[in-house]
Amino acid sequence: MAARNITRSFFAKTRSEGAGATVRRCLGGSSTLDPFLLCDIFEVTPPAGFPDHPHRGFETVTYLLEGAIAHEDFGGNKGLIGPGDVQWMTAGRGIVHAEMPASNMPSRGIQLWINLSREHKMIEPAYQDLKDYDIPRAKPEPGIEVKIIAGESFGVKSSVFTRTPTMIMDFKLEKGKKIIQNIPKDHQGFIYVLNGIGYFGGNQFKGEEHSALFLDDNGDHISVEAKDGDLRFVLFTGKPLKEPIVNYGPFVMNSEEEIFQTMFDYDKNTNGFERAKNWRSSIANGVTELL
Ligand code: FJE
Ligand code: FE
Repeated sequence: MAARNITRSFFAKTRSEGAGATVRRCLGGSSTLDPFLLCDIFEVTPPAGFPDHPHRGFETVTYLLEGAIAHEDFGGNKGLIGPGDVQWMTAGRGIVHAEMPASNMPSRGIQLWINLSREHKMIEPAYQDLKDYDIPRAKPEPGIEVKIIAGESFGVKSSVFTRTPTMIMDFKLEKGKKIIQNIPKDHQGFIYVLNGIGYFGGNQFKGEEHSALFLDDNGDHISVEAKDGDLRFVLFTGKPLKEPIVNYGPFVMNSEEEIFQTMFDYDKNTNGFERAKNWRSSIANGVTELL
């Protein structure tokens, strides 16, 4: 079967988001890749952060690279995302939460928004919390390591439940190493280069640090070679939902009417936003816990 090629690359410049945070946005706004809605490589240092805000209609996947992020939602769920950990949050019908750095050093990570299909948009919110040591690795040969957040690589499978079929994996290749990764034929995909330079796809497309590389839609695998030095990149693939997308900030639905309904629900604390009434997070509102 055919090898996927890279059709285009996008150098993700830094910009401001949230309250004083910096992101390199490789997907977002009108530039999405079904089923992915947004992909930010974020960096945040106190007092910056992502204070109390809502979500409906999709999932957020937060993969921390360094530092720590505190999380708190309107249901009293509270926790810490540490280096290498993943928080897979299904917002479904509604979550209101805060995501704030919990380290004085810059906290860095990736946040991906995965769309939910019409039948899943209004499900109960849910979390899948994965600690770094719980996430399986494949080491097919010395100098190659794959951390499998979702999907399967070299016979090693993630246990994450993906409502929207998705693969996410973090590859580390030492200089001179080459891999071939299988990709379902019906998935779309992109790669984000975290460190180094690599040669991606059947067309040996040169991809550098901070670049997003978009895969073509034909083929069942991608090849990557680290000719020039050590390389680290993250591969994202997903099965397109092929549904209409109407988004309004943190709400992503199928029609304008559903967006109006969502704004009403958020305003009136109904249909999943009941617990938003009078709720304020402690982590983003200066409530310091007494030890
Ligand atoms: C959001 C603006 C935002 N990228 N990366 C508008 F910044 C956000 C938001 C995030 C975010 C959070 C983390 Cl921890 C990491 C991010 C955007 O929270 F949801 C809207 N609507
Ligand atoms: Fe959020």
